[in-house]
Amino acid sequence: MKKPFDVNKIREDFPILKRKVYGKPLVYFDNAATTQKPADVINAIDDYYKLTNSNVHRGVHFLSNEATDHYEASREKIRAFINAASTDEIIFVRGTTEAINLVAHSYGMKNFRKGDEIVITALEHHANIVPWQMICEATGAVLKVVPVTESGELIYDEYKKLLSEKTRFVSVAHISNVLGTINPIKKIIDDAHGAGAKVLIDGAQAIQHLKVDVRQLDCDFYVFSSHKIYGPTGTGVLYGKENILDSMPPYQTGGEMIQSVSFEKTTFNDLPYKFEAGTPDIAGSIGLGAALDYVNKTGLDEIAEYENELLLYGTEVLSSIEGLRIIGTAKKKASVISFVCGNTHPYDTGTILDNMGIAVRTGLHCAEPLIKGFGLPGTVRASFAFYNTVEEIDRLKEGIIKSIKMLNG
Ligand code: C6P
Repeated sequence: MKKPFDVNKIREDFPILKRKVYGKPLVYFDNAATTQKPADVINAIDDYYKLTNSNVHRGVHFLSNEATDHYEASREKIRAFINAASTDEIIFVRGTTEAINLVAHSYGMKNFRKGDEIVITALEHHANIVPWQMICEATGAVLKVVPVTESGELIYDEYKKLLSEKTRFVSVAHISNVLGTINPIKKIIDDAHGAGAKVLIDGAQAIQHLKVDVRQLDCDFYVFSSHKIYGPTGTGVLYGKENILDSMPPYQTGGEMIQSVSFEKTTFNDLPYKFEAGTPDIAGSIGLGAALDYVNKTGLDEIAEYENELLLYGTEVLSSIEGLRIIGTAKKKASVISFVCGNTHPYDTGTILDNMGIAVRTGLHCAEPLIKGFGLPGTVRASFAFYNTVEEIDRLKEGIIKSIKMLNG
């Protein structure tokens, strides 16, 4: 296969890839759950704690100012990465889950009324289902779900049928974490706007694979987690259009998000701080900035091209295994392959693969309605990143064949 870059050189940047598990070289195919971290990110966090550690936006002293500069520089890197109009539109949160909860709660509680409709899809992660269910229960709004085909694509006509003057909000994954389907989000956003609804895009599985331009997309909100794009856990991003964020009440309250407090009345800080109550994950945000630098340096287009090669190779190799069925065969996919092997339980396959040093995810992948919709107890999921290799995919194939033999006696 064609190689847009030297993968062996890339692998040198990720210390953990040198690890052995059970005496075997690690094959890490659980990248949709979380990605590994390059030394640049680890060093940025290490440097922060060794040299700069201090609270942000609070001190007059040198270290506090330096920490604030690094933290805000990271916000600017994120703005540029997704082409937002202003850093006021970039809110640091704990991750995708917190970002969706923030929007559902703050925007939803203010704007949803009895009988309003909120549209999600059948391929959402629980983080993009449950917060909307809770807000529907609280406000009397109704949740509507766009169905998917057998191949894992949204049934677009059904989406169009669901849109009406009752639709207040559409919340959709950019890419499915189970099936790898890349949804036609530009069309989804334009059609939702045509119906007068606001749109949130869950970018948890997209930000690390494809170029995101929030202004070109014209989405109202775009959310993602740092740990899926080679940054640390515990931090993430809520992008929102400034005028909409401005109109929303704070989600959490406390220090940093206020302008002035008295026992009679509190006034709130400006964006983005209005949504950043308490001491933030400073090191995490700086680590995310370093991760974006690393991705920029490597080239998102080159990453996407190479990952697509891995997807094509992996699909061909796994399809050739007798008894294996790939779940999710959409025309446009990210480098995620979910599969089942005959009647064997995904957990058993995953355990055997683990013993061979191959890390995959098994089960419901926090998308129970989707998996149950396929009539399955779960799937095995191999998700590739740009530091993976075709040789590793060959090892996965060997492992799966061995597991099928073992589990079928
Ligand atoms: N999916 C997976 O293995 P957090 O946990 O907040 O960083 O991300 C939640 C989330 C939201 N939406 C999508 C599409 C996701 O894939 C995830 C996280 C991981 O598939 C962990 S469950």
